[in-house]
Amino acid sequence: MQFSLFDTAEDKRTSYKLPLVEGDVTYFSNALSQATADTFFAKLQAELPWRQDTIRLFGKPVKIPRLQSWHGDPECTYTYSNLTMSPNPWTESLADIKARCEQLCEKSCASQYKVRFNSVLANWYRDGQDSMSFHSDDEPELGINPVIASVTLGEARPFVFKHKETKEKHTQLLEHGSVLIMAGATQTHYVHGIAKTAKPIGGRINLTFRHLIQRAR
Ligand SMILES: O=C(O)CCC(=O)C(=O)O
Repeated sequence: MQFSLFDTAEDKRTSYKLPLVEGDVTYFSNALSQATADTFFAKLQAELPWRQDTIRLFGKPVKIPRLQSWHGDPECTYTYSNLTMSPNPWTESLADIKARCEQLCEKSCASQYKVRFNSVLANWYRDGQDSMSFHSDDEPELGINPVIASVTLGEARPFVFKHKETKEKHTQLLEHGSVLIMAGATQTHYVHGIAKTAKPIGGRINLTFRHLIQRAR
């Protein structure tokens, strides 16, 4: 299927680098048109096998505060916080968004990064009480200086970067249809997260496309 990268008739995209001295992060608003983002939001919410996983924190089982679904090529088993996930297959929508993100990395800001994503973590934040605690995406299977494309569909949520040493913070609102590309040494120097809010807000789907490196057996 042919598609243009930015499918708005009138290109309303804006993109800029975040002012993170030791990171390399680019934000694209309107990477997907409103109509396309609406369609993907409805499809993914209905189609993905969402589940609430349990992790162990200080030895106790704790339900993670959001639903998630892991997808990718068959070999892409992923482990974080002692939780090992086997990949669900790519859906048509996920494969379509993945191709758009790969083009975005190649043709735009991150042209130095030739990326082929082989997996995606989908997160479903049901309301303001769902969140993601500060962490960096620095698991060994992501390799050094991974390129990660993060797509937002639905309710906009503030995304906070915090420098691991200086503790300096930077917040970027992630809007419906936007793509945030994290590259370079971002994961080495910063943690990121999504805080809870008491405001009555709607649901949000986030997709983080990754490339997992297969270790020699
Ligand atoms: O929902 C988000 O924007 C953050 C997702 C994230 O940090 C992750 O999947 O590692």
